[in-house]
Amino acid sequence: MKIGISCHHTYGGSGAVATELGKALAARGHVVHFINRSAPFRLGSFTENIYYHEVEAMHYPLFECPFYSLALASKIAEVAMFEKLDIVHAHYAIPHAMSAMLARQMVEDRCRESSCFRIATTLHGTDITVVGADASMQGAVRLAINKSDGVTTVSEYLKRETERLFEPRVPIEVIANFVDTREFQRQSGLERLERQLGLRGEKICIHLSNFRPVKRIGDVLSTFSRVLERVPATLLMVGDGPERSEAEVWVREHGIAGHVRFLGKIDDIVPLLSLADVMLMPSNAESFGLAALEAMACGVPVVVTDAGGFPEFVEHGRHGYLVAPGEVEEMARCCLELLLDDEQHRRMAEACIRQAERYRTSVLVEQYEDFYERLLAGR
Ligand code: GMT
Repeated sequence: MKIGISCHHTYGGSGAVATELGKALAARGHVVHFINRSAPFRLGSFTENIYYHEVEAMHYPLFECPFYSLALASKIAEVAMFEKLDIVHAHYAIPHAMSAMLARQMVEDRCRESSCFRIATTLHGTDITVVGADASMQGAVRLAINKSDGVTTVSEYLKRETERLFEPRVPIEVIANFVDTREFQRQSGLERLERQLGLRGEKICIHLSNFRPVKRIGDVLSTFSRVLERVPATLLMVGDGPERSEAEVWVREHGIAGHVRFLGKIDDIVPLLSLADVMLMPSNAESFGLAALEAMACGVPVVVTDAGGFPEFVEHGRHGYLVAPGEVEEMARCCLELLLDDEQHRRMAEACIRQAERYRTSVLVEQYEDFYERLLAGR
């Protein structure tokens, strides 16, 4: 198949999923065209069967801001016509599915072909629960969903939320997040990295996110400071975003700055995950929670919230713990239970690796291929 993919290129789960999907499809012989504002952060160097088309929105003094969605639509139409795309896979209803919709009209207008590309849309979470829930965007999100030929969500939770908020006319399928378990494996021999981070054999907690309010960064820090009262530990904070500065101030004011490393955005997270004993993700709700799955693949048990998509792949007491959002005392208790009992930790780490195998790339990519084939059969 010839597949166009449009996604957010920035540091985040939806871009990671879209890019890993494109790479896996290309490895299976499909031709993949990324159509984006910038190269997605996990794309890497040239790979056979993968092409990248940059979208540049025109700047003109009369416009207060460039019309990116329109430029994206024109670029999708251009690539679709010249490369004869079968599918355009939009990750996020807006702007990507919306632009794909417009692009199809542009192609139909030029070619008068009925065998135009099919639009597959994957909803990732914030497009529904945050952006889509905003009145100014609701109509656009609903239209983008209803005009797609097929729609997937990354969890049953997100499917329920989409149906509750938008009452879509099209059926919604669930295709979960996935992880490349050949790449996401616990590494050893990381003494140099440990030295660089100033680690001395203490327990390691890790958090990875875009530091947005939904991630409850304050709860990560409060939980960790309680853990620190009982065991020597260091917290690795990976990623960046609006709550980072406040978090840095908080650790200084609470006298624990020496135990927390703010590492910023890092692309290759496997070495860092390989140092960790527990991952903390106390989000209000994650539609899936890809970072937790990637941690599990590296043998890191997780302490996450009993909300959103987490309960669909994290079993309480087997892969870590599920705790109600905001319950920092309980989160700290769960972390300590893990960190103070080596035998339990070993059992959970092994169970995490086995669970991540069930979400390995090849399994989920086959589901996407099957989904595309059904869309094409309906053409
Ligand atoms: O919140 C993030 O981490 C970024 C966000 C995005 O849109 O890139 O991630 C969303 O999509 C991921 C991939 O499907 C999911 O694993 C995340 O749970 C989801 N984030 C939220 O629902 C908050």
